[in-house]
Amino acid sequence: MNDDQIKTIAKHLQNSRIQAKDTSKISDSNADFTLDAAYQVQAAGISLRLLEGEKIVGAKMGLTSKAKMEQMGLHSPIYGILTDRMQIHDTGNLELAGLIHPKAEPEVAFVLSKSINGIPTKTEALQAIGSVHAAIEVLDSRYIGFKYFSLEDVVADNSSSSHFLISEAFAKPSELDIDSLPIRFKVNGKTIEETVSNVVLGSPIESLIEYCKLNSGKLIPSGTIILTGAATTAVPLEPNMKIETEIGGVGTATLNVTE
Ligand code: OOG
Ligand code: MG
Repeated sequence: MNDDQIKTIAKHLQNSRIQAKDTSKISDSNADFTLDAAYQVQAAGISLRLLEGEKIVGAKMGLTSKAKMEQMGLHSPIYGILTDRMQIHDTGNLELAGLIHPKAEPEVAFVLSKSINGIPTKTEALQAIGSVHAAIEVLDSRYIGFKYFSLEDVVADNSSSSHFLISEAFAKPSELDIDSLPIRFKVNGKTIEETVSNVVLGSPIESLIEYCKLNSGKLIPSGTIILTGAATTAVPLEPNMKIETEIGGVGTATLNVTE
């Protein structure tokens, strides 16, 4: 796949996002769509967002828990890039107008207080984490039906990212056991899922290391937000929902959904 084809697909997916109009999968019309080409489409899509004045603030890992892999029928971790325009502040609102078929999911997030260069050991990764937050990711696949896509399709679509929120409350890694954080996902005040952070690749820290590997050990600056991937399946959003991720020892992230 040449550069022009990569850019054309990135532009097509951007239009579909901006116009909230779902589209057929890229792999339907490109038999030779490789994972490498898909990450190039993702990067070209992020370049288009930077041209619109957005800034990169972090990265999101996806498909890091068995629950999510089974929900989507895909079995390898992937990443996407987060920009400032995707971020909603804690207790803020998400407007459904302008989105296709959004879903929310609970995640553990880190903010790095040191840059990472190369592939860190678990101890080195832990030392780079400045704070641990509860997070909510809002996904909005641009593909028809939000399902049956391939790994290449989802990666090209920036791993379905739409919006995200991290809790204002945080804990320092030294105050926690990041591998066994209790996670509670609530809708309208009612717990719908309860789990423990080790469902995310054995530890959310392993998800950070996996991101470094997928990103070929390229520099990740201090201040970067890392969403480590959903610990449970995602729920479809409806107007007036209140979504919360509560993490023991950390705090709660709250999102209000509006029309
Ligand atoms: C792919 C993105 C997965 C996660 O946390 O597992 C993801 C999708 O489900 O559309 O963000
Ligand atoms: Mg996610």
